[in-house]
Amino acid sequence: MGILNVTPDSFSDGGRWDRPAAAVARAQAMVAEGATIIDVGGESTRPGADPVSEAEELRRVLPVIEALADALPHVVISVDTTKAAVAEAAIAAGATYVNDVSGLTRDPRMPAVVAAHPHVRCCVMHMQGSPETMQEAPQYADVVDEVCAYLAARIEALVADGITADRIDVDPGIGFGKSVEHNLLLLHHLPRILALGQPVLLGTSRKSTLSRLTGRANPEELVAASVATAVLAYQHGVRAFRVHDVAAHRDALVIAEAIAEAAAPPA
Ligand code: HH2
Repeated sequence: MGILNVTPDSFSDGGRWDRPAAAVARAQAMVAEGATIIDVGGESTRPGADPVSEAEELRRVLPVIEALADALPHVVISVDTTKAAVAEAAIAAGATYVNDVSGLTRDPRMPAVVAAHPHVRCCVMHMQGSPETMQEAPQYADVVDEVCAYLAARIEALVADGITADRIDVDPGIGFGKSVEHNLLLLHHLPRILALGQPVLLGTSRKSTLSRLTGRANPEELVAASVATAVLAYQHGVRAFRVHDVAAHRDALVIAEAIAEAAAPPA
């Protein structure tokens, strides 16, 4: 999943792709590098980011999604939003994936919007608090237990709301109300998240935990650190990665896959 931020303030690439033509060119480049999903986001979820109105988010993402649906008809278009109206308009414009960092909880209408479109998948992510305040003092008795319990409860609720389980991916929400230690525990214990039985989408790309651990302040210098997390997660069974640097991840994952398959017993 290649990240396409159409926001003026995302932490690593804010404001660079906010005209539809530039956004399409960026998406085309990511697809050429190996992306099969393009995740279009019009509201930054960076810690402390200001909320964006529905009208403004629609103004940012819709022209881009329309242009992408036209230019890249075989690519899955994902909309990174917590607003049901934005998801609904994005689906009408060609999006088939709803990536909601609030786990489809912030807007009470979101589950019904996804349920009403059986060709649409969604990602349910865990977050403690809200982007405005989530990094102030994240607290857990046991972060892995709590994230697993939350995701299990959300899967059950969404299935009850009419979204079949085969349309739901889960994501532990690296960096969303979590300290460096919480993020490391979640990455170490990914098998417990995979044991929920849903495909896992992971977003570690260029995140501040990697910056803290490597001592690199510039997000563009976090490619190797991001790739390391993806390869380790691949070995646990994760198959979807939300990334900025598609080519580097694709190459590393091709090798990880080749090695994993070489180890499989002959059919
Ligand atoms: N992280 C961000 C946004 N959306 N969605 C999922 N499913 N998982 C994630 O980890 C995730 C996400 C971070 O967003 P932001 O701070 O706006 O920066 P960027 O989009 O450049 O990663």
